[in-house]
Amino acid sequence: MIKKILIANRGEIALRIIRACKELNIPTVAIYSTIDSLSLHVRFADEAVCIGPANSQDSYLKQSQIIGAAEVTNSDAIHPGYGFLAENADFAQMCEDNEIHFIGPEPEVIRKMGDKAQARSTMIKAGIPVIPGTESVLSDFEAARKMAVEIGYPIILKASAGGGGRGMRIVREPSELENTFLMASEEARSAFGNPDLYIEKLVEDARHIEIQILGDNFGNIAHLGERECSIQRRHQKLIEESPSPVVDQNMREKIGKIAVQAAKAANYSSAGTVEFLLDKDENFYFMEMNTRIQVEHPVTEMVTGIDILKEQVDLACGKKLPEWLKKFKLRGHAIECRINAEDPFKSFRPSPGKITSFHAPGGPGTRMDTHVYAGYEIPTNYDSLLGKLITHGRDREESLARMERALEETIIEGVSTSIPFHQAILRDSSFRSGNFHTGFLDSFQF
Ligand code: MV4
Repeated sequence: MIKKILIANRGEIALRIIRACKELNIPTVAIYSTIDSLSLHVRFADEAVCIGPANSQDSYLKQSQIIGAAEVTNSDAIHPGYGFLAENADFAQMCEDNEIHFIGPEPEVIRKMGDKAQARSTMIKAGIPVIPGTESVLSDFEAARKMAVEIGYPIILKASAGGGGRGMRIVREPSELENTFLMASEEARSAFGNPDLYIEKLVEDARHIEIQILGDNFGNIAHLGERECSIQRRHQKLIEESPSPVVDQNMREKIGKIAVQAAKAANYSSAGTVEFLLDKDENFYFMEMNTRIQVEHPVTEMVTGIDILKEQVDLACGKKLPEWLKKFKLRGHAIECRINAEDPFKSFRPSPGKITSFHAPGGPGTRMDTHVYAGYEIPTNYDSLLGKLITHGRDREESLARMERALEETIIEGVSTSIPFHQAILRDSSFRSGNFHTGFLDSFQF
C-alpha cells in the first residue's frame, strides 16, 4: 500500500527506519544537509536528496523542501523519526494535503497531545488518573493562586506548549508564586510562542514509567509493556530499561490498560508512548503522550521480540493490528545506554570532531544502533547522540553484566563520550538494586 518512504531525519534513527523498510521490501529515500553527505543514511537508502545547508532550520526542518523531495522521488509516505518535524501537526497536515502518508497519528491528534494542558483535560474527561491540578490553562496569576491553595504546596508550573521537562518551574512557598508565574509565562512565550501555563501538585521522588503503544486505523490499540526512564540528566534520558524493577505483572496490566484507554481517548493510531509518574505509594498518574517513535523503543523490542518500526510501517499501510501483538510475552530484561559525544568530566560539554577509531561491541544479547564509523566527523549542528547500546539478558542481572562488558568493549576515539558516566551509574549500589527515582542523578556523585 505504501510504495516508497522518504525519511525526514538523519543519524541512527534514519538508519533504523531504513532497516525496517528493507525488511519490508519498501524502497527508501534519504534527505540530507550538505554537511551530512558522507552519512550512512545517505549511503544505505535507495535514493538520496540534498535538501539544504547544515543549519536544520534550512534543511531537516524545511517543510516545503521536504515535501518537494518526496514529490520528485515519487515517495508516497514520509517517516519523521523523532525530533525535527516528528511532532509538528502542521507538517503532518501538509503531508496529507499533498497526498503523502505521514507515518504517525492524525494531525489533530498530534496537535491535541502537543498541547499538554489539552492532553490533560482530554484524559480527565476519559477518567484517566492525572496528577492533581488544573483542568485547563491558567487564565491569570489569581487562578494559579487559588488552585495552588486547593492542591497544596509544593506545586509545579508547566508550559502548555512545552513538554519533556521544558518550561517547568517548581514553587515551594506561596510567596514565590507570583514571581515564578510571571517568569515562567514570559519564558514560555519566548521559547514556544505561547505563554499558557497549567499547574500540578509536585510529586516528589517519583519514577518516570512509560508505556509503548501501537494503534491501527480502525481504533484498535495494544500496549507493549513499560519502560523505566527515571535516569535523566536535565530532562535528557541517559539510561532506559524494560521491564521496570518496580513493575510486576499485576501493575503492568493495570497501567497498560489505562494507557490503552488514554490512547483510545486521544483517537490514537500508529506507534506512541503514554508517560506516567509513579509515586512512592505506587499511585500512577498520566503525564504526557508522545506522538512519535521514541529514542528508547529498542528496549521494548528486545524484551517483546516485536519490531516496533516494522509494525508502525505496516499500520501506516492500513493493516489491522495483529491479534498476537496483544498477547506479547516478556522475555528477560533489556537496558539501553545513550552514548553521547559529550565530556562527562567537563560538565557534559559537547565534544564534536572526527572519530579516529571505532569498534562496536558484539556478542550475546548485544545491540548497537549507531550511524558513526571510523573517520566520521560529528557535526556541531545537531544533537550529540552517537549511538545507543542495548543489551538483553535472561534477567536484570544478566543484562546489566552484559552492558558493563559491552561498554568496556566499545572503542570510540577522537571525541569524548558519556561512556565513563554510564559505567559509574552501573557500579552504583542504588542503581544495581533498582532503588532509584527521577532525582537519582541530581544527587549522584560522579
Ligand atoms: C513532574 C514531576 C513531579 N511532579 N510533574 C519532567 C519531564 C516531564 N515529562 C515532566 N517532568 C516532571 N514532571 C509533577 N507534577 C517531576 C518531573 C521530573 C522528572 C520526570 C521524569 C524524569 C526526570 C525528572 C526530573 C525532574 C523532574
